[in-house]
Amino acid sequence: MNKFWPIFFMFWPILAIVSFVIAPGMDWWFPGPAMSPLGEQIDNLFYLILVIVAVTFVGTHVALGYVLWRGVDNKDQKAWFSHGSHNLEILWSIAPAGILMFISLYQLDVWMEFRVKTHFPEGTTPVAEVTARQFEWRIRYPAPGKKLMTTPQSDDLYTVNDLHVPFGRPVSIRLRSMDVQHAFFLPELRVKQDAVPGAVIPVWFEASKPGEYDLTCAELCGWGHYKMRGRVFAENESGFEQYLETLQAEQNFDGVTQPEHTGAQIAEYGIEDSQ
Ligand SMILES: [Cu+2]
Repeated sequence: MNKFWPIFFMFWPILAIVSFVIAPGMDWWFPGPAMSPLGEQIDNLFYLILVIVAVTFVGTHVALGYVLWRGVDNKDQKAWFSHGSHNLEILWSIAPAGILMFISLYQLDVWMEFRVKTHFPEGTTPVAEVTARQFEWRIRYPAPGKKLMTTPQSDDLYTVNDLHVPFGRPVSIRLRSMDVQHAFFLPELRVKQDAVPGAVIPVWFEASKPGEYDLTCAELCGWGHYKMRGRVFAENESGFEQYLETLQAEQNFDGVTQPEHTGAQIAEYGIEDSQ
């Protein structure tokens, strides 16, 4: 029983090391590997911070466990009370400040590329305007072959919760909110950006592989927040163009279908069968 507390405190760093080692392979930290080049850099930053935290956590617990282990064997030794050490205070103030300063400078490039419009990758194309509202994502595309304008155009195309983008190149959306604050969240692509009423925020991303990705709201925006869920379809250029053309055809469809004529009608009225 004497060694209970030293063992107790040594147990946690061992558990922590095991978790840190197996967690990435088990996808405990992220919903699978990053599906965008910038997402991979964001993951690397996360793991860098995780290593710093792990080393600190394990180090302090090992030190604590060691002191307790030694303490139970030296029962006769009188406890030493410290009333503070100026040097130690300076050391453990400067060390974390230095680490934080290092992290803030080290991540600056990724942050600027992600958030600062002038640092977006060259050739980033605006593909759609995404307007969040309680509780859906309204999407406005330009007509096929046209550019996305800041104001709605008569030939714009509209969908809800269905964002199609080409993959393999950087694209951007104009993010808006119609009512309250929402957050545009693509977990697999590591993109998260608040949608703020009154503001139009450009968000860029690049899907590195074709596929279907989650689009969720990451801001508790009301009773129906849980169902504010859309999909992002990353497809090749021709697939994306084809999608816009299909959307356009659907949108321009006036509801009148060509009737099928019977042989008798053709004989009587001379109408040729359109089939
Ligand atoms: Cu929301």
